[in-house]
Amino acid sequence: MKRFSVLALALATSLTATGTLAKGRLNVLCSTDTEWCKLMETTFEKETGIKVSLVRKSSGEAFAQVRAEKRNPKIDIWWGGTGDPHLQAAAEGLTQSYKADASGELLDWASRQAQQADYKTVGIYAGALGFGYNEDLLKKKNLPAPKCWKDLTNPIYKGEIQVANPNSSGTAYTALATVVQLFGEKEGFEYLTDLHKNINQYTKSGSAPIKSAARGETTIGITFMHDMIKQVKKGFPIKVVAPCEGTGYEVGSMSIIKGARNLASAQKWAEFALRPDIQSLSSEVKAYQVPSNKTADVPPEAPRLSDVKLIDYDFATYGSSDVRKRLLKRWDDEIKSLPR
Ligand code: S7P
Repeated sequence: MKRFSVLALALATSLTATGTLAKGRLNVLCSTDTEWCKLMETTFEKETGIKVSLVRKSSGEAFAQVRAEKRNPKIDIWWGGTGDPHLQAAAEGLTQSYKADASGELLDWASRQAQQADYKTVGIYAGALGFGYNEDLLKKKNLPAPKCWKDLTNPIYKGEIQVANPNSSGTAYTALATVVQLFGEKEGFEYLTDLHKNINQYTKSGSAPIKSAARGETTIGITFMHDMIKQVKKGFPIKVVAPCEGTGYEVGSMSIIKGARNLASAQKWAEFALRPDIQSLSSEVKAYQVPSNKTADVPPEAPRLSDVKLIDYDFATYGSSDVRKRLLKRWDDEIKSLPR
């Protein structure tokens, strides 16, 4: 009887979501919104018969896990999340080179990401940063509509703005690096000091601020524009702003972990995730990033990068280990601990 239950348990743990016997395993660390992680997991399992164990973490937290497990990796592939920590992981030798069959089908920004990291990461989508506000709340509070990054430091917005913590969140690190590139490091940190006075909460996840704005818990949220559009499509009164000074953007990325125990399955996922038909599924879960494969369908809702005043975001510098570590430490030392 005991032997039977052990066998039953062993069988149950190697069954895929569709109830078929698994043809392999794969441990995925996922840094997009949960719905998209789930869609990728079930579609991949269904197509390949490989059993996926997936954990969702924000980009900064995911990077911390990959680094902590350097000598004993539990993850095979890290899919999604902003490109800077993926580049840092590549530079620190935490990920391994893999040139997928679809490499030649990718848009320039995605190929550049791969080439500069010797294929230890690759771009899977892109999206521009901005801020959004709850139009009803803004009106109710009789506040003017902010149009520029600098507007957000106006004391009339005290306690009205939410953004994530750049240590845990790739979105918030993109915001930090954007401000430094737009205004220079000295003025950028002065800007962050002023902005801090208006912040009601630093969240863990990057998209949380605009979800809070949608629910009326904060008036303004700093996030990627595609995360704002998702709330608009859900029917919330969110107004999307492309800041007047210009803004930064992300190259959402994917990396195979060095020492991956299920390497063949990880490479299968990498091929799968770069395919146009798979990238085209994103709009089913209201993920409106621009896909990296040239022939994938761009969701009509996706903010077009060409319509936004983008800065020439320096991914090599701001994704480098030294600069990312230094800026995060400076933010912890000089901004986070300030009174509000
Ligand atoms: O929701 C999609 C998205 O904005 O989430 C990723 C993000 O890095 C994960 O959230 P964190 O900011 O909490 O790290 C982005 O890559 C992606 O576009």
